[in-house]
Amino acid sequence: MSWNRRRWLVAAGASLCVAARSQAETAATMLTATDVHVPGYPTVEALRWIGTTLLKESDGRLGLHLYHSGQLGRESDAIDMARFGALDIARVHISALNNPFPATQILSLPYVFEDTAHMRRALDGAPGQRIRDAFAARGLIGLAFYDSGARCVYNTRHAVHTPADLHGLKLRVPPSDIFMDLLRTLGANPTPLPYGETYSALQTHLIDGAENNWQSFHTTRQFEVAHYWSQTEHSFAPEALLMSQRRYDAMAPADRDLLRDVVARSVPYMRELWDRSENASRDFVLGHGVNFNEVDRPAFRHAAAPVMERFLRDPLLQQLHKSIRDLA
Ligand code: GTR
Repeated sequence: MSWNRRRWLVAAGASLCVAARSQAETAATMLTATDVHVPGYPTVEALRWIGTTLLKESDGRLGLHLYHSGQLGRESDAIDMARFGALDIARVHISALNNPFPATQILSLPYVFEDTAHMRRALDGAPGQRIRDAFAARGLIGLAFYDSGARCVYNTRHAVHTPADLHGLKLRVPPSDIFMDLLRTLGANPTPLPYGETYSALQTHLIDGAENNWQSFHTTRQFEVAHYWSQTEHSFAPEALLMSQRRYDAMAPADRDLLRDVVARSVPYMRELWDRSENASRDFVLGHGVNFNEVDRPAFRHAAAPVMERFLRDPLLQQLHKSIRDLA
């Protein structure tokens, strides 16, 4: 799609949001939110929970209108819309924030986290707070982080056991320099594509595979085309829930407090959904003919080390890395 057409669509999406908001405002003040995932996906369900809880606890004054399934386009567009106040809340993957917000890069880097428990401790603690504070520099409020599981490689051609097996595989990555660098360093041929275009790119053999978590692999139905899943766990990059600073500043202080409180309570709610759906998605795709294999993880860690070295030259990332590793 041309740049102009994309800009036009973003502008059209923005005015739709504003129109939806002003209609609904006669009843309750509706915050608008966006997510690329489909209903049933834990991030979407967490946003819905925020909406119903807000309505209940504000006695019908404050609610949330959710545009799910990428109705408002790409995550990078959602970030811009939130910055300029055309959208109130954007649920996006941290990789979409890596370029404009360098502090977030630490969360995408390979093998920074040992496991989900370590990631949750870091996001709930000082490193998470420091990264959230960085959003203020560009008109955003970091409301919360959500889980996104362990990203692994899957493809249409063969099982991947060592980095050498990635040679010659064209893999889709989210549009982020870190993911490009990481997959290239591991030996694959990375291709940045928007999330919503991955399934058709697999089908038309534009790419051989991609990397993501179990739930995305399942809910996008990419498992129908890519039959080899290899448990690389190369990144635990989480999700971020961001709010437009403009919109936040325009809210009454009591509404701000309520929103903050409800969002904070949505985190454990989302984590519970996450753990359950991770198992369900894995079982589902394995029951539908996907071949699973463990990988030589030390070999992957070793192959990814140069990426860490490159990014850890930055003093900010070095400090954040230390504070995250201290919580391992
Ligand atoms: C998913 C994430 C999405 C999207 C996607 C991607 O895990 O939840 O927000 O960013 O990955 O790879 O683009």
